[in-house]
Amino acid sequence: MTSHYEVIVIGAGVAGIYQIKRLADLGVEATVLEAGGDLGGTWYWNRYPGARFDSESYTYGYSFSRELLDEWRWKEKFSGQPENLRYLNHVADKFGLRKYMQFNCRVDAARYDEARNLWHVQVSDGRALTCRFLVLTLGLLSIPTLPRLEGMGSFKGRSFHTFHWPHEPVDMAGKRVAVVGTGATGIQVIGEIADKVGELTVFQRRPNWSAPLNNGPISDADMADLRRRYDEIFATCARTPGGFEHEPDRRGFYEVSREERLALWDELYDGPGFGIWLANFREIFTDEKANAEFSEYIADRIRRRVKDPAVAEKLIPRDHGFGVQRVPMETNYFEAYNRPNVHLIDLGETPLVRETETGLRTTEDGGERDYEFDIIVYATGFDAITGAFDKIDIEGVGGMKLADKWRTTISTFLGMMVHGFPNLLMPSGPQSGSASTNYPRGIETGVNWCTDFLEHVWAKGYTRFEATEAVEKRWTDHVTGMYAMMLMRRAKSWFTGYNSNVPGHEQGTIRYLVYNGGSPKYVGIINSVAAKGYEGVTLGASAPPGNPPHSYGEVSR
Ligand code: NA7
Repeated sequence: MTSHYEVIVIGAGVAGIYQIKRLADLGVEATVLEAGGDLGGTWYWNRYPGARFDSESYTYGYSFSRELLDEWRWKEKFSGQPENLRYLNHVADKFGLRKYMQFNCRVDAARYDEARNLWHVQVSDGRALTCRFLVLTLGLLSIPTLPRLEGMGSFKGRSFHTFHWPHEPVDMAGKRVAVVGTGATGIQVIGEIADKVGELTVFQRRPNWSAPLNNGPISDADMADLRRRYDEIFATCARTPGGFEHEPDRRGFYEVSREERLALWDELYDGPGFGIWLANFREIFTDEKANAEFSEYIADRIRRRVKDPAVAEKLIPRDHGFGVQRVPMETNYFEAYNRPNVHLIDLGETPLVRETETGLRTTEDGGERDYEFDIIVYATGFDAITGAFDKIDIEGVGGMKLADKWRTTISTFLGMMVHGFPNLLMPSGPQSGSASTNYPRGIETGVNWCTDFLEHVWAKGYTRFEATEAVEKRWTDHVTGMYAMMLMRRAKSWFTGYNSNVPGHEQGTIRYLVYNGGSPKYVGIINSVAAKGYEGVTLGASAPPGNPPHSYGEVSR
């Protein structure tokens, strides 16, 4: 069995699939190591009811193949998990990518060997592999986190994090079900299962601003039209900050009348997807007064949809304005609370105390209260963006650990390279253009840039690259500076690196994880770095004799 590769890619999700496609096309000796039992990443793992795109399906799919665009038929405007996984499998099969992938291969450690200019990759099945170049496509939300709660594991019924939702159907009819967490995931689950379970109890610590997804089927005629317009659609995605079709309203918030603002908001509320967030006035993101006025508009919408005024008030966020955290898109979410079998527990008033053998315990009136369940669903989020990097023991030059380097401040060059970690690429890494945008659009950009870069390295005969400390600092300062303009910098959300369940990630320290400059600016910067011969990246041919040669151009598979 091969133990040395020119390139090892870690992760067979949306990014890893496209990365191996590009490498396979170049005839590079490469493999993808995937911890899961099959490909698909996010769409392989998250099988909870209601899991679906918040991106328009036809803007989420890959854009690299006209044939693929012409043959794949999206059935819904916002496609659900089973279909999304089928799509990714179709892509892998169509382009013959599966043969490059190794499943059930969790990478425990990756160590850069300076003397041999190689990466040593340790796989959980005991194998030790080597490669010249290591590409990390680990996913932004691939390390789920459970509450740090006393008694976790003591519940005798069924319980799972949404990320680990069982592959076989879960019978919830007539069951007493708890959902803990009301982020994008909890909001999708709750809207979907409220009318399918016996009793549903929602444990909400902080409400989230949420607005209708307005999903619907795509007819044959719609699909034919989308196919005709694909070039135009992707061109629009490329010029919008978020990589979506939704373009910000460029009129000044204060230049139009209140009536005009309301007219736009009514239209957006009834429109599809993230329009309400991203096709809004730009001041929503930066100006407290504008944000407060719009937040009050959404609060009224919630009041109109939730019959019990006391429940409605509990569902309205008080600690942050609309859109400063990732906006969950919902279907029947607020109406769920009008059902007699759905109960809302406000953990702000009565915090969780522990998991018990029969359910969950909260405080109540100076004492405690037990809730009994058949199933507990934890929709409690992820050790976002850096979690999957921290999970692998990644060691660079001089024994430096990536997890240590990033412990207090994240620093990268373009979100794709790290000083001290030569020959390592992250097409959708922290501080890259992917995290805060329509993910596949950002991924294609990142994978293309990294692959073009590797082609450059191979063409020039280099075997080693490393971003300089100076450019890394400049990029990180730029990323940090972008936060300063945004109201989101004060939010407790995974965009600012907050997670109460991960020691050190509790509120208090902003972690500058995402690039807020928007896709066009990001693409402009990375393209200009490439145009200047990868300025800021030290390139060298440092492999001592005897090393395995790189196999660019020699297809040995
Ligand atoms: P999120 O958005 O991080 O939401 C997690 C939710 O779980 C949120 O409501 C949290 O409340 C809640 N939570 C987390 N820990 C606890 C504990 N210990 N007790 C009670 N409640 C808790 O994760 P999602 O999976 O919903 O969404 C992640 C992304 O996936 C999403 O943005 C999309 O891009 C796809 P909190 O707000 O912290 O008070």
